[in-house]
Amino acid sequence: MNIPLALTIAGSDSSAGAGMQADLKTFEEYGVYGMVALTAIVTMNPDNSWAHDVTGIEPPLIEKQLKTILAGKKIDAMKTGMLANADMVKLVHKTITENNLKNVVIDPVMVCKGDDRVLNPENADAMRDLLLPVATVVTPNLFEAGILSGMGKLSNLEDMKKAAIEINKKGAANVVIKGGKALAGNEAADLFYDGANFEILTAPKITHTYNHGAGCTFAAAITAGLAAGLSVKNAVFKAKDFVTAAIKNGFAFNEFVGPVFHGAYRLCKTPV
Ligand code: PXL
Repeated sequence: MNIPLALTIAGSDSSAGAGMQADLKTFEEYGVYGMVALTAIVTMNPDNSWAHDVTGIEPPLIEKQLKTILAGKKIDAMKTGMLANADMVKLVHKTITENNLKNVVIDPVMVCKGDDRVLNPENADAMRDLLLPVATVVTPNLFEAGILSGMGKLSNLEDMKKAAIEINKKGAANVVIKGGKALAGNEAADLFYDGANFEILTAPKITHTYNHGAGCTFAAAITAGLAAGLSVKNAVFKAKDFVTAAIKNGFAFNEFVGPVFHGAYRLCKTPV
């Protein structure tokens, strides 16, 4: 049995819907052996409306994790998640280029929910300059795509198309802009651009708000699909079904947050 290997360089979401927890659970669902280099630990404060607190891991310790992981069988795909400062972005760039890593999915995490920036603006500049040029696929949400493209607030599909072209020009071979339910209308729409053609991925909007981790799960599913040998386009389309099922089966964890359920695509009879 040839078991594909995938690496995530990401933070820990202690509530386990997003971050490396989402990545590893998703990799497992795809039959992919998941590995993680941890970049940060995110905790949430139930006494302060679930405010997020990010504690970074020192880059030398991230480097030691990467050295361990890259000392084995060659990984088939990788993704990045939360990179808590520009030094981490530089380390990731160096690791990708020095090891000639392929199937690189960059999830340019700048926010956790909505438009609340949790990470430093200098991160965004470093991600744009260092990680877009090495990305097989970049998966910004609307807010992140607005920043990476330099266009600011994006409100509709036309804006998303323009942003995708800009982000592609900055070096990302393929761009997936996660519009999700943030766009007006009845559909959760995402945009795929491969440098030549656009595809719009839609699913009926799910009305509940238990979608914490959807963005990470979508990017992780693309990564797992690539690790398993799918083309970029097929990996993106399968990932959309996978994440739609996960959102549909999201649940209330407490009064503040409802994560997606990463096992839904396999376990729920009519997941999509
Ligand atoms: O959803 C973005 C995200 C990514 N990574 C980690 C997180 C979050 C949001 O909570 O905690 C570790």
